[in-house]
Amino acid sequence: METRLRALQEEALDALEHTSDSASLEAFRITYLGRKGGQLTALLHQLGGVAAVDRPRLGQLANEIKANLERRFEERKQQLGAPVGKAEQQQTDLSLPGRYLPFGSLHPITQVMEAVCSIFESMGFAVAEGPDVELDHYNFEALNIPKHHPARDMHDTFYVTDSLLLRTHTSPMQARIMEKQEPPLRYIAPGKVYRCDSDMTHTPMFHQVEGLLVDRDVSFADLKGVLSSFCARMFGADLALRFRPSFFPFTEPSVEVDIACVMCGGQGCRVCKRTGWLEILGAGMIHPNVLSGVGYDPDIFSGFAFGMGVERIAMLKYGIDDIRLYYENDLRFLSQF
Ligand code: 2U9
Repeated sequence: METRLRALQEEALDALEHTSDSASLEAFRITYLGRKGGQLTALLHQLGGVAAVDRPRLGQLANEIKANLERRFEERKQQLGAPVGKAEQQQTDLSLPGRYLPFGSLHPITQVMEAVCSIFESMGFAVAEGPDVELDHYNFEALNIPKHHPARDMHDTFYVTDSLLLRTHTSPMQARIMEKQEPPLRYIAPGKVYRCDSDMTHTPMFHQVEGLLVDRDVSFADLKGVLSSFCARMFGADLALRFRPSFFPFTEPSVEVDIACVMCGGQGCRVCKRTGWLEILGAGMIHPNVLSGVGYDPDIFSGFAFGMGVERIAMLKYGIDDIRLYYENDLRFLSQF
């Protein structure tokens, strides 16, 4: 046994000298040191069969040879600079965590805008989009807001030239549609609008969804029905609503629609300024001047129109008190929606 052990050591050391790369090193390891079928391992197993008196000495010799071969193997590995083992051969660290690919999502304003549009689409409204840079004529004149009308002050307009501006509402789109088409009409106009205003509840650019329906015999009851249905689907069926008289140059009569405060349920809190109500949209019967301005006979046709600020709806829906958060591009805020 001693002779066989020493011969194996000689043979193995010789074989190690002849290794030249990681593949031959690995072949050496499997042949001599491999736990299953390695030659040294096989000899070690045979130690059980030798005379008890020789076993301690031969066992010690076998362990020394094994330790020696393992050390020489490691030295040779360093010498060749070759990584050994399957994973090492591929130079892949299998313990590394996978690469994280974050999913994008729609901006909360886009999500709310799509929700608003889909409610009106389900009621038969078609979607129309128009230019952000608009003629003064469609933004104001066609909507019963002539030059020097006090309502122009409320719009804080960004002018491009005397007759060209950034639209202050999406109503011009509806005026353009009315000019081109005959009733019956049922359209919503979503999009960006611009006003020179900036604080916790106003940004110079925000989004509106406006809508209009024109036909024969359209009444204020139709307006109430459509907008009540919208509020129920947007904020919940049990929510209290109120239609409060208001004024817009392009509608007569005009209303503002309030919902019971989503924060306090109508009890009165900081958000609803202790009134228990939150204003969410404006509406009214289209002014006869607007109808005749686009060539409709107000004695034959009537219609209602409405408008809402999408940021405001989103603020109420999600309980957000500063509109500017939507536009700071902070992913910690945006990824919550
Ligand atoms: C045409 C005729 C009438 C659209 C309307 C409102 C009332 C309204 C505001 C809500 C909050 C704008 O974003 S906001 O500041 N809008 O209150 N808008 S009626 O009326 C029209 C539109 C087009 C041809």
